[in-house]
Amino acid sequence: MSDSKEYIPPKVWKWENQSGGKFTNINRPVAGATHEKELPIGKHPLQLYSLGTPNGVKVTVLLEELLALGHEGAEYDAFLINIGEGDQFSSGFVEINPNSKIPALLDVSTDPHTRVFESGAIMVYLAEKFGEFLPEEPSARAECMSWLFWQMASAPYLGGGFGHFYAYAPEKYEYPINRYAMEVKRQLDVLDKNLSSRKYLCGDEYNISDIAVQAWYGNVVLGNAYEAAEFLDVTSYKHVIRWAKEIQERPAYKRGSKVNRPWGPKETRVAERHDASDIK
Ligand SMILES: N[C@@H](CCC(=O)N[C@@H](CS)C(=O)NCC(=O)O)C(=O)O
Repeated sequence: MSDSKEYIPPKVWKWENQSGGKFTNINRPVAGATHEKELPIGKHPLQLYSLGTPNGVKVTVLLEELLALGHEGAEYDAFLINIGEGDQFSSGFVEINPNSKIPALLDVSTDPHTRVFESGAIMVYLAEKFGEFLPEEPSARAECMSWLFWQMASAPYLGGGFGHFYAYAPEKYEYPINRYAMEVKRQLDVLDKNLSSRKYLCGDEYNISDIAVQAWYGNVVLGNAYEAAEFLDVTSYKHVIRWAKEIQERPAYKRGSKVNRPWGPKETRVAERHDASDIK
């Protein structure tokens, strides 16, 4: 390790001397609302409060897949939660997600309304509600749940670990970048070995685990995350690339991955979705 400055932790950590890395201004060591504000409610059965990050896109891609199959009950309003502005700390948002992170879903077609937070839980809720993209047979279901939970448990090493230190930290530190690059490459190899003998993560059928893993690892091998494709030598994961390219071509994937994205070229921005025609 080449860093010369050694940090000597104080006896008790205090909320001060924040490092200035990206997202420093929204990080807090306490939970709960910072301000009173109700969430808007649209006209559809499902109300999504989100942002087009990998965790948000998992849900909008699944919703578009359900709509593509003709499930009218999957019609949704997708409201923008600008996490850079602290929207996730409004009283209305905290009511449906006490963890203050996107995505959060409110199903207003149930009485009482059903709130769901954590992208994996939202995917399972929707898959069960509509009987799609989650096998019913116990062994096949277990395999699907295994890959879904794998994604939920693994991605914090990719995003919070590798992505943070490689792309967002105020300086490049060798120790954490090495540690997380090692782990992310191991994870990519896990996927590559699995996909060397399977069309999709669980076999022949596309399911919610593919949608979840694509949002994170698919985007890494397609060169859409952290500008790290060369650093991670993603071309060596050829089975993951084959799988990711195929999913990328699905019409529902193309639609869902545009939702709640207030950035990028103006003609492709879909900050909010309240109608199918909002997605060009
Ligand atoms: N495990 C959660 C993670 C959600 C998450 O980390 N969301 C980020 C954006 S991708 C967020 O809302 N960050 C805002 C904050 O940390 O204040 C999930 O999968 O839903």
